[in-house]
Amino acid sequence: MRIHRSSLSLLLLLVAATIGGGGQAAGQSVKSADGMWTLTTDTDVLAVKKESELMINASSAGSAMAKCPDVDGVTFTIPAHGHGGSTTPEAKKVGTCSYHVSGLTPTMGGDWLLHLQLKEGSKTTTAVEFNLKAQ
Ligand SMILES: [Cu+2]
Repeated sequence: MRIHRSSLSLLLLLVAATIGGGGQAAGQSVKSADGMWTLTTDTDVLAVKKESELMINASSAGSAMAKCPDVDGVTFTIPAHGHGGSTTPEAKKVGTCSYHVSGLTPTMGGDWLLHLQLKEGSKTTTAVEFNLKAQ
């Protein structure tokens, strides 16, 4: 009986820890403008006035053999106010189908937009936009 009770409290502890830690880790999946790629971030919430970075993974909507595009440009703005953050955003491809985005510093709370221009070779092919919440 004693064993049963302690394993039950361990289980409750694990459940509480899972619920408590679940608030921050939500990512976001969006399609590129041309519908060719699904891109998923590891978070969609940023802290105000803190320089943050995030990772994006791409997968092809079509052929599994398709080569992931390179980054052609990145902007980070709050459309309701028409301004950017206080650091310069940078994005680069890492590995075959991942992107590292850094320099994301929202200056105020609200709905921010991360816009990535994508290219293949020297040709701009499509774009993708993520809605990020700064709080
Ligand atoms: Cu503003």
